[in-house]
Amino acid sequence: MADNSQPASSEHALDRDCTTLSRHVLQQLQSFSADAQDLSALMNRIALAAKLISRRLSRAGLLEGVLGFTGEVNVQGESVKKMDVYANEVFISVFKQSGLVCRLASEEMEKPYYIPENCPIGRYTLLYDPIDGSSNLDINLNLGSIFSIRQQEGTDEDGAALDLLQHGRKQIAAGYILYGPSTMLVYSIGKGVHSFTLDPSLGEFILSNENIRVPDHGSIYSVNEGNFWQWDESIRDYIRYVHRHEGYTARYGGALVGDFHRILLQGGVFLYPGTVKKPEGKLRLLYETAPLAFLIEQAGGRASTGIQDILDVVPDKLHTRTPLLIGSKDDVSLVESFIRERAEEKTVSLTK
Ligand code: P6P
Repeated sequence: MADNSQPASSEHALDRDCTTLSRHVLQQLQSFSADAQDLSALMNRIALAAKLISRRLSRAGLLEGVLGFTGEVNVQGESVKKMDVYANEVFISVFKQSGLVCRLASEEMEKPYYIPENCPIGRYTLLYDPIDGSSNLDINLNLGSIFSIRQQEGTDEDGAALDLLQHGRKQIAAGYILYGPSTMLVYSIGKGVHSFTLDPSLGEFILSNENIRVPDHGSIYSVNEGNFWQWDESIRDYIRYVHRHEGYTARYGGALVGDFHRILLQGGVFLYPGTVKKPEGKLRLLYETAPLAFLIEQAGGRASTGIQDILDVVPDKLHTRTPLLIGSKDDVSLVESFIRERAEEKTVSLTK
């Protein structure tokens, strides 16, 4: 009988090359049910959006109409870049004729976008930041896309999408794409955090790291210290602490996905606290802080506003912002201890 057993290494290599995102989702769910197939197909569409955006970014400096601003201002009051518009439309396009997603809520759109042909049957809603960190675009540094998947509740006949204004534990999946030296897709459907790397020669995202765990503590603190003058005294106390103790190092890239990815893999804490100009914080809950909070908790870490877990925050509007502390559980708790200490001092002084 011919020996058809291949050496373990090559068999393993082939099996790994075949562990695509859609296959991995089905493996995670251990099911081939219609719902499992839908979620697998949905993740595959997100992967297609990632490939389209990655391809355009890789040639940004060579193509007309990729870099620069549109001259518009979005609902956030931010100047819109051409790449923001392109990426936003890519996510919409990949879900047309999918039967999967009825609504898309984006940082770039004041109200959710409905895909009517999907709405009777499509029970999922995609919430996303199509291009995060677009200030890095013109200097060829890393960028990201962030996504969150929720199950639609009710018929939303009036288009108010009020069912989206619920806490982050309603998310059924979340993840991001990191457009860096390689393009990576990191996701969770509530069964751990897993990363895939785009193999351009295959045009497929291939499994690169399963069940990622964030260390309980890390040396990195990631924050824009240029905002020191705008912070609450408690955050300044934390910054003074890490400035005066050995074992800390500062890393800040100015693009949330890359800064978060570093913390996820190496530990430490990323902070975007409230400021004088933005007391509620800069980052948006439904498509930035909540999906990342979902991931970090799945990886054994924590995400907090400083007062409560991000995943427990109930938004009052689609583009609600929150302060964000996220990363290793010991490091998030350390920052919270400075916030608690100042709050207790304030209470004591008020009762005197
Ligand atoms: P700052 C990018 O504009 C972004 O939304 C996030 O990607 C990033 O973490 C943050 O803003 C950076 O803000 O105020 O430090 O430039």
